[in-house]
Amino acid sequence: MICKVSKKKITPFMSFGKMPIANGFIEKTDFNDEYFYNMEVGFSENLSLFQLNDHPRPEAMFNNSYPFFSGSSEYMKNHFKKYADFIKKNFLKLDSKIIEIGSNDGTMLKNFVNGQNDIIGFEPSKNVAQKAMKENVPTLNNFFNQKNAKQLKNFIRNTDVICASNVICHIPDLDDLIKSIDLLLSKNGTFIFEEPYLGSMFEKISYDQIYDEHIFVFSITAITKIFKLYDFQLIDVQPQITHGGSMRYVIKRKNNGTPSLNLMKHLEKEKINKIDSIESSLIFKKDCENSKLKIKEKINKLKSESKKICGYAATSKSTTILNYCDIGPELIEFICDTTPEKIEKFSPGKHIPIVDMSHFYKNQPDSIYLFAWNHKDEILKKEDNFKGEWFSHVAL
Ligand code: DWN
Ligand code: SAH
Repeated sequence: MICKVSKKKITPFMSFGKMPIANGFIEKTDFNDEYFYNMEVGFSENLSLFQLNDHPRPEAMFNNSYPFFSGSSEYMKNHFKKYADFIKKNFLKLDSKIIEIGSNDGTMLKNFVNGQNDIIGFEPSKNVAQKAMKENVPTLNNFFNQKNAKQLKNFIRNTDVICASNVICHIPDLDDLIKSIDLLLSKNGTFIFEEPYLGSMFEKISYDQIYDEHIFVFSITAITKIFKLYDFQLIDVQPQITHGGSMRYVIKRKNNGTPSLNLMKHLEKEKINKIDSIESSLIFKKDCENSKLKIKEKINKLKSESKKICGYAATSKSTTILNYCDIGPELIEFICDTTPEKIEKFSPGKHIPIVDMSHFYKNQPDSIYLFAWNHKDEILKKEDNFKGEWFSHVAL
């Protein structure tokens, strides 16, 4: 395999086997045509970059019917409000232009709409982009890349803030991404983004963060090294508890601002914990294998006791768990979810029925596999009446 940034050869250290498209919730009539790829991961030692080998084309994942909506979590809506306040307070002037990459249904950008700022979101998935536009969030229904960035004449070298969440790791061509940022960002502009954090994934053994959309799982060391190649610098980071452990990165042009002491401390911590070296990835591989054995044992035990098990939240992450651990409808009867676009379809690869919440309330199981473990507080509070057992492959 070839490192997607350095183009150097690397050896994949682990395969999760054949995987379908993580958000490819499927109709029965399409079972025979389902697309699979081999999900392998590698670690580029010179850039400390954790990455997928093969993956589906972006257009196969982000299209007319992408079934994830940022607004599906109340907690995340509130998080984006606070994130927007942080940007307004620190980086935005009254007349600044602001761009969001991967603006989805507009949940983040809504927080800027009533101000005087010129805003635009890039969102290639048509259905979610349309939802944003309906709610008056200016949106370009297209991929963020140099070709499309060049169309935004007024924003070229004139954008004070480019922000993003949970999308930079979805973009395979980081060279084109950073050149697009360079094209649009003003002289003193800031590129700020949040992504699932490699250190959290290693610590929690949350290998379900690895799926087709997540081409990279970034560390602070990797981000520092990659942006340095393009005359940008990472100047600060802020750990976030969202999506099971994320990192917020603040990037400026070279010679604009000074890296914070806080950043230095975090970089040092990654060195001490060996997150910058392949050693941690090899330990993680063993951890994943043990986690798989444990969760299979847990589910088999429940089944031998004739317990009824269901899944809660048909997350993208659950596709990795179900396919890697070979868990199908014979073990998990159904998965309940709030997203109309997923309901009455089947989970990718293993074909577990996805049902609405009323089905869950009428058919209460004994045990629930919480696939949205990252939204545990929000969900457990909401489902306080459920008296059975909640479990997951990560500690709840
Ligand atoms: O990076 C990504 C993150 C931001 O969102 C994308 N690649 C795709 C997606 O990942 P995910 O599907 O793992 O996201 P969530 O937010 O962990 O899960 C969303 C799913 O959970 C939706 O189908 C809605 C469902 N859900 C639910 O049924 N009840 C969520 C909540 C909070 C609930 O109460
Ligand atoms: N930022 C939102 C959505 C994350 S899901 C949040 O944090 O909740 C990833 C989103 O990025 C999807 O809506 C997908 O369509 C979009 N996306 C994927 N590749 C992209 C690209 N190259 N440019 C812009 N958006 C992209």
